[in-house]
Amino acid sequence: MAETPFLDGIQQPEDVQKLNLEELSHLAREIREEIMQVVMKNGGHLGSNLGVVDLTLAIYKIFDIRKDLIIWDGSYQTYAHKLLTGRRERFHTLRKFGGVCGFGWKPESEFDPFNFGHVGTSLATAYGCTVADHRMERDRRVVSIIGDGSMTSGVAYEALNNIGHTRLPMTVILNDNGFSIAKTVGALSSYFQQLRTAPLYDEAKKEIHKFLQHFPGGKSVESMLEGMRRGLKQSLFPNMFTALGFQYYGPIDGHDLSKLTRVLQNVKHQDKPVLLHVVTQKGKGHPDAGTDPYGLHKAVEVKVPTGAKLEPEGKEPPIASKSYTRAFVDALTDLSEKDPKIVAITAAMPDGTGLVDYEKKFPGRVYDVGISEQCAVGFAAGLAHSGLRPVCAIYSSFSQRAYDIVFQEMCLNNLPVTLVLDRAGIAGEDGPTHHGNFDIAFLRTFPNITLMAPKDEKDVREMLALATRAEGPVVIRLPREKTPSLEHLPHTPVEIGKGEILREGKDGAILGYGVMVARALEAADMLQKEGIEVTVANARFAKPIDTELACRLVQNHPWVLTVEDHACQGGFGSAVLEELALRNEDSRKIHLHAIPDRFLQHADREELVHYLHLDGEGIADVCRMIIAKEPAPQPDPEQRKHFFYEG
Ligand SMILES: Cc1ncc(C[n+]2csc(CCOP(=O)(O)OP(=O)(O)O)c2C)c(N)n1
Repeated sequence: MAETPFLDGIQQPEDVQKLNLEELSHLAREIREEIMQVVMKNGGHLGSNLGVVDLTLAIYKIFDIRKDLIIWDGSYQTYAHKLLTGRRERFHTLRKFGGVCGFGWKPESEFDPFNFGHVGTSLATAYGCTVADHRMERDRRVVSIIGDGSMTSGVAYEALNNIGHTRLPMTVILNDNGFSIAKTVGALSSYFQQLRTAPLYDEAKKEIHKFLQHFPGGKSVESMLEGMRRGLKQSLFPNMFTALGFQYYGPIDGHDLSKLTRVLQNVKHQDKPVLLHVVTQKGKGHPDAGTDPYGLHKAVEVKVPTGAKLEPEGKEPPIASKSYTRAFVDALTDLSEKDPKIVAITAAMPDGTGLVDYEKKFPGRVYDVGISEQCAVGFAAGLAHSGLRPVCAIYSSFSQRAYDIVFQEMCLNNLPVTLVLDRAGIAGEDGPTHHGNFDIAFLRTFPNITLMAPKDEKDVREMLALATRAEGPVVIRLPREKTPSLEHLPHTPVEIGKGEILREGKDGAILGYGVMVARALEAADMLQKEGIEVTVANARFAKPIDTELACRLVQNHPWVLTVEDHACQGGFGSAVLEELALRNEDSRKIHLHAIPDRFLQHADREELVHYLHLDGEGIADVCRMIIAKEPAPQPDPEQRKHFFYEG
């Protein structure tokens, strides 16, 4: 391990202010080393965090970290901030169960003002804090730091519109590295590129000097202009920020501590909204920073065994090698060969949704609309309206931002948009902001919508084929998991609103949704060894529910357990319960097994699944308790605080 004398010397955040510029640059190097070491092991947002180390230090040097309010957009780039605010000792636990969270996290530190993970919103929140300060006559500065990719979110502009209008002092730092996860897209990115390369004020000043010195009285004109320096710059280079009422500074080198601290000192005393445009390099300090900023966005976690308790002895989950995401892209590729009307849409996540590979195969058939989930869905609706077959792939939790567009453009207009929700259910190490545990609940209330979840790759293929031929909106839910091999089981072709029975037993029935079907089958295997025979059914649809199947299960079994990787409230089980109640079936026989009404903390997906009794073993336990007429197994209270966020 390399020596880290400067980082060792930071006992409290104020210690940064005692360091001179040279010492700060040593500290920056040590912080980068520390981040690289941990992130290469644990995974995490590597490129973004390496890029903002100098900026973080400059902010710490100039602002009063205890008094002023520093809000990092999405807060995924706060590793340096964490190292400086008392979390260094635990930093090696980053993203691990019970360890340091990969995002700003209020319970962790008084210096994390918000629990964030979705981007684009910090300006609105910072604006709220600024207005509150003004009304309450509180003396502090509010600073929001937002990336150029996140600046493609509509909500950021809604905030700029208000901030510029109110004209209260607030600092927005645009951290521009030219990359979102992939290259930042759209006209705004070209615009930032223009701003980045625009001649600096200083150069223009030299030109003016050269010009004016040939005229009598030119000197006094020049000094008058110098007096109007700031205004001159704004009028020489007006830009969208100045037009919105911001004082624009920049672009400045975000790795030059001397320039950064100087300009921040100046900005700090402005009595109006300021936008400081800082240019940084994604992955700064990493050998691949210059060549692969995309690859550096998120370092892949090197999986270490998570402990024997997680897997029943000698038992591997029935897993094939293909992820649901991969299965989706393969299916989409095959369908697209035959149907030229199919096009794909991503909201800045071409990699995570697998569409990078699709784009290679079908150049020009993927539309990356930037970090704008609302636009993605509205755009898909337009494409569908005008004759194409759009497939819009978004992470479940990010789709929440598009709620109203799903309601109006997709459902009220009954347009054939296929929304593929990746990372639906427990997302793992990214934690509470990224778990997609709510989509069934928030979508199933809309008329016209069809909600489906595949149990395996075969279901993925057939569901996508159905969706891309459907006459109305369809949502397919994909978990962050590998598809199981269920080739040995009977397979009924997918039909809208129909589930299938995979094995029969008389002692009870498990009705699984999507990824939980394979786990239910594992549970059934375990129970069979104890002489308990259960039916396992694959529900396939959360809307419309296969009511006939649900009724049959209730009528022919002493109990029915619904299992889903989703919040219990409003989820699949709840939908089954409603249907049965409406038909006067004995809903007392129904037991719901789902994610409790809590925000889940970060941990390995399998760890969370195990804790919530959603793995084969856990589901078998729940069945045993139902048979024994005992209350459902409760999560271990000792570990509760590491799994649930209750604060
Ligand atoms: C609403 C929402 N959509 C998508 C994401 C996934 N995401 C996390 S960071 C990121 C890129 C942000 O890019 P930028 O703002 O340029 O910051 P950088 O990482 O380059 O520093 C994306 C798309 C998210 N966190 N929130």
